Amino acid sequence: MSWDIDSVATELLACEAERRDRVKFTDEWPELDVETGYKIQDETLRRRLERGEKLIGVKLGLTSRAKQERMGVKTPFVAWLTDAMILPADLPVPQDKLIHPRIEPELVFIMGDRLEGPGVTGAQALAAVSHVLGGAEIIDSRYRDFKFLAGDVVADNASSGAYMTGPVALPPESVDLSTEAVLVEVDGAIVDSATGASIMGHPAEALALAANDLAKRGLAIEAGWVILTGGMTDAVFAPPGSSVACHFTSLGSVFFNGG
Ligand code: 0L1
Ligand code: MG
Repeated sequence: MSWDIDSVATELLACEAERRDRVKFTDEWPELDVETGYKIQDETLRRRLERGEKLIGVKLGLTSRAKQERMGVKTPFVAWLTDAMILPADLPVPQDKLIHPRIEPELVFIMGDRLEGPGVTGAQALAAVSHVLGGAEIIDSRYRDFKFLAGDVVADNASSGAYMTGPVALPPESVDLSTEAVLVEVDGAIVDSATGASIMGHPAEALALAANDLAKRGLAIEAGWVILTGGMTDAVFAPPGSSVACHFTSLGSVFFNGG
């Protein structure tokens, strides 16, 4: 099989719809690099919007050392969030829509102002934020065993699945995000922890990276958008029957029932 931007986009969306995993494309198309991955990501976004989803923000991937080491990919990247990815509080993990969901804690920004790169600093990025929340992302790779190279995962919209935000929204100046901590609990046991400093020293640096990266594609972060700044810890499995919670120091807790 010889692949191109269109056929990879079609296959990724089919895998998602059919809950089917597959081997990574770079096994069959070694030239699939990050730049091509973004073209595929943009094509899948175009098709998601065409079928009625709304673009609501951006998610960053592999912004923490924990995630980079676990996934064996050292480059942070950006991907798209649509309204179809919102998981309302108290709903179980949608096992019937996902292949092999894993949960990771995230610090989440709601943008007050538009943010356009290049040259955006962490301080400028933070000044454009209206609120910060604790949250969690349910990632779901279309690749077997979550095994991929950078081009594959960028094409796959950074393993997007669903996300949930917590009950507390604070203005960014009222919380020290580098020391804001999270404890990850699975079935009553604490299995991991991190602080906001795990995200590039401060999650505002991840937001600046997103603005500067999008600028290379002629795009900007819009006011009102939701920004997931990247998994703070390694992701945990969420099989049916499990219960997962992410407890933040000042941003409350997010609870998942494995369904
Ligand atoms: O599957 C993955 O872990 C890649 C996406 C990374 C998401 C994140 O770092 O938040
Ligand atoms: Mg994430």
